[in-house]
Amino acid sequence: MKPFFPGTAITYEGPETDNPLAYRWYDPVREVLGKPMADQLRFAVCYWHTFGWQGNDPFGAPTFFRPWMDEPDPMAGAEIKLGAAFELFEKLGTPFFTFHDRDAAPEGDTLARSNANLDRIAESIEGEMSRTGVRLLWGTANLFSHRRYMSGAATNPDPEVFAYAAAQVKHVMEVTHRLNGENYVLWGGREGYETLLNTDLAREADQLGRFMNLVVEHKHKIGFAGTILIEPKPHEPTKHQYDHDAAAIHGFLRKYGLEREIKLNIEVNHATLAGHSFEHEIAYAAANGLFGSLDINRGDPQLGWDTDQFPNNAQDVAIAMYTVLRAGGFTSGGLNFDAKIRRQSIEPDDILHAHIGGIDVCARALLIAARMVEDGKLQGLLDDRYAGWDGPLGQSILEGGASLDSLADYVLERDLDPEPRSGRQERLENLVNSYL
Ligand code: XUL
Ligand code: CO
Repeated sequence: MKPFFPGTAITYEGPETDNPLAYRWYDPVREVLGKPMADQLRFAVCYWHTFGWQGNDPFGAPTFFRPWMDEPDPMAGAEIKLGAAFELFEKLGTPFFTFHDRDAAPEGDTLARSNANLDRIAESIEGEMSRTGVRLLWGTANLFSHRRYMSGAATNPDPEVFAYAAAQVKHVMEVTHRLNGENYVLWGGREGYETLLNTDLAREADQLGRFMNLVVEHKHKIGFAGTILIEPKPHEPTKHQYDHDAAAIHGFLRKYGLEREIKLNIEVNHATLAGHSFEHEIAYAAANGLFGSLDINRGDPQLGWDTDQFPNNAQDVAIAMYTVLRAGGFTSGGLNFDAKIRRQSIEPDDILHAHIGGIDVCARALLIAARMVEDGKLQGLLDDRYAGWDGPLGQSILEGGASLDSLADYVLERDLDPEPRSGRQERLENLVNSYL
């Protein structure tokens, strides 16, 4: 097959290079905090934006014309797309990829035909994975594009739609297992609502709770060892998405007894749509044992929707990477570029530039974050701030040895009048800037 992307493999040339098709910061074999950079970052390229999206928007038709898009036989198109996808993964040297069932293989007119299409493409994917050594970070089912899902999948008022979604997830999870996927993702695409006039919130939550329990049961039944991840998003496409943010999912998982079974896939632009910073969502997940994987991209501060742009600000990503490193780094998760080029970026090499930029920003951010971890100043200042909680008073409160009576006695006996201490925000911000 004729190559789709220009040039040869992208390699590390260092910060001084003026070659736009080279890495300045991403040196996969460089050791960072005891591991090669490639293993700290675990990059994945996504199938849907990079190979599926045609550049259409609500006002305009497709702007991207790719060879696999004009193919009259959709299965032949899927094979061409697959060839271009693995060509990109190899050229970038990214170790992982991610896909939805419907990005990889066309939907048929029955579920049985859709499954057969995916099975055939999965066979070709398997071949490309063994030829290139590229691995699957996660698979997922598209439960939001087809009109049958317009009122939700698991939260649909019609149990037949629930059943259809369950059948679809069963198949994609099995394909993910067969491809040795390291995780399986559920983004509740239309699990939410537009108006309470036609929505029973309590029922829909119970339906979603049942659905997730069925997914977990099936994972154990087939022996899939990967992690099940839910991806929070506050709105878009529905007005109120049930998986609003990490905290909302935490409450949901506890209500339905799933908190030891499911973790989170946190996306930058979803965090910011929820009014949070990306690092807040990571820190919340880590503090509650739910940190799984990341969809790396960025929004536009002036636009209120999910623009899914490639990350390009090392400072922002550095704080997020610092939060990841403090959480112990990735285990089964990684950094998935759930990001798309702009509609006017119509050339194949625009896809290369986008990924090279994103990869370099994350690599640079990792190096900055590693310095923050290594010299320990930020952690030291944080530990000092909470030192009282490691002393006798703090410990007796936390261990349950205190009561309101004993605390009142403690204050009155000593005539206690605690001295406020500065939060030192500006000093800390200056310290962060000193690593950049
Ligand atoms: C949508 C989104 C999805 C999920 C997978 O905003 O992020 O692409 O990552 O379904
Ligand atoms: Co995503």
